Amino acid sequence: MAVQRTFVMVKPDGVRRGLVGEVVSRLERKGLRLTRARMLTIDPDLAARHYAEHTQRDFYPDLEAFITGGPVLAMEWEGEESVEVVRALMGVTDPRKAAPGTIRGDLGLLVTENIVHGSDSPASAARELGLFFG
Ligand code: DAT
Ligand code: MG
Repeated sequence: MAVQRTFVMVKPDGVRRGLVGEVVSRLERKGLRLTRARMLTIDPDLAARHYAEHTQRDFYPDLEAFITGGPVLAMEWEGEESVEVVRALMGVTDPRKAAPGTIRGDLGLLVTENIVHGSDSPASAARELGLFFG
């Protein structure tokens, strides 16, 4: 067990739908602490750096258009095992398969608009926090 920091983002669909408060509230009620936050619109260069592992995938053009298509809320959250805890609260990537009770399972329907991003490992968290807050 260790206190970790993780990078969480409410994506453009979540901001557009007015779900910022819902996402923040769920993480706060879990006991995590919001330590940094910033509203921004991601440009194509930052999108490619953030999603470096996906830039060669066939869905990347649609992912880039989506993630740059409106403001996002970029955040740092701190707490015990926060990387894994946030991933569990988010649910799996495809909202149709995400369990009820999770953010994606309760609030999403399309894999292309899945409301929230959370780092998948402590190394990813450090890299992504550096991109958005460095
Ligand atoms: P996650 O966001 O759960 O970490 P990921 O890193 O595999 O998922 O993918 C990043 C984002 O790319 C994901 O949130 C939505 C989009 N995506 C992933 N797989 C996709 C697919 N098969 N078709 C369309 N978009 C996809
Ligand atoms: Mg991922």
